[in-house]
Amino acid sequence: MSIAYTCFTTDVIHEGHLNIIKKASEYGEVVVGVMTDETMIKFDRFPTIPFEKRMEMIEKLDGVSKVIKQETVMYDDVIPSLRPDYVIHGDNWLSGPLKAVRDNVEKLLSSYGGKIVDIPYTYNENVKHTDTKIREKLAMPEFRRKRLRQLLKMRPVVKALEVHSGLTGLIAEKTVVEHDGNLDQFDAMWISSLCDSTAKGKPDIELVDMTSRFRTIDDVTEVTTKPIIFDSDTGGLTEHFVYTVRSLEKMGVSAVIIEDKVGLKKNSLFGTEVEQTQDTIENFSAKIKAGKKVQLTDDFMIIARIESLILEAGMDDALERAHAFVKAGADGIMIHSRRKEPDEILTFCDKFREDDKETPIVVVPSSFNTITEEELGEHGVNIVIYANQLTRSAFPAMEETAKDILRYHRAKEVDDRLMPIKDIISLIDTL
Ligand code: SPV
Ligand code: MG
Repeated sequence: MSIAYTCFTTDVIHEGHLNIIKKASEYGEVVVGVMTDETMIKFDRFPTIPFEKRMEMIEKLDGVSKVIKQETVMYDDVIPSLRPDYVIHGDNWLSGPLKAVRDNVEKLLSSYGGKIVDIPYTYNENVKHTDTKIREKLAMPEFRRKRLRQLLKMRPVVKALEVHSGLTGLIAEKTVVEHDGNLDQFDAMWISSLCDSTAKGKPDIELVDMTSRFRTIDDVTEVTTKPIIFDSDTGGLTEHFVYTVRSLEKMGVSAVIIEDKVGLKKNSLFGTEVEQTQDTIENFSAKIKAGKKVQLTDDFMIIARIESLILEAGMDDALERAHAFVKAGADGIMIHSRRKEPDEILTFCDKFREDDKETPIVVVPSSFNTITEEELGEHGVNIVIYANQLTRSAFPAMEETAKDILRYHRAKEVDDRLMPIKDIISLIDTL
């Protein structure tokens, strides 16, 4: 009997899946692949139930004769070993990033005469409702908050993108690309103090108050599901920081990063060009301890950011601080640098890892931007934050548009580089 293969990445079975199984059974014995959690994150979204439970759920379905594990987004492992006669998939893979997956399947099947069967994707109110329910569950504070810790176990390097509004949140949430035969997307979001302030036309000096920063978090959480790392600058007074921790935790933020500076904070990328004072190890450790003491869940992370390299206080100082802050309870260390070369960051990571193999390391490669995530991962980095690139790409584009409208006294000349009106009005999902 022929084999008809289909791969499921769902947590909830709806009529669309049942329809695929029904159609597949017309072509042969139905084998369903279940994508592993790690792969599902790259392909679509974080699963709301683990792989084993998804396997069990699909095994129980009528018409399914066998369930197997699919460990990769592309079908390079599964097709040569199973040699299905047919691969059945919804026709939503005929365009967009999923088209690369279809191309991969087509190539693999063609080597022995297997065939693809594209079936009309089931779009209806029920299916839409199920999808919305899954996403809403992922967005709930108690589910979102723990996801950064979960991702740290599953991803070689967690990638976070800067967001400062609902719209930038949607970009971090939804952007998926196909590259080098693989699909990828961002794992998390970084609410940068620099970009949050810049979006409000204010300097990055802890001027935008927490109430306003929390409104930005609200805007982002309303429309996204991915975990959030919040940039809380110095954390302010310890007496205030404890309240910030509680509020962030309640909002479902996964981690806060605080930097070991005191007084009027200026952006790190100014380095020693402006006056900036580093906190003492004792004071900053006390702030970390106070934050850890008040947090209510084990999910939330307080990450200590070390400014020794920024302020040219030396590698030994950076390492001494890192170990002291971990001892004080920090759940991660962020090390920052404004050099063009990544050397000092790599030296720090290598030396830190000699004594501490576990504590997550976070880096922000804004100036040392030639190094790849993979190379950073080889030196023990766990989280890479792209801290300001969305803001820096949007600003020149908007400025050029404003200038051209002034130049030509009309908007025709700028129109070719604009997003079509139709796309902007359909960009936002409606309930
Ligand atoms: C931010 O994005 O606000 C940061 C990173 O703190 S940096 O601007 O490089 O200091
Ligand atoms: Mg900042």
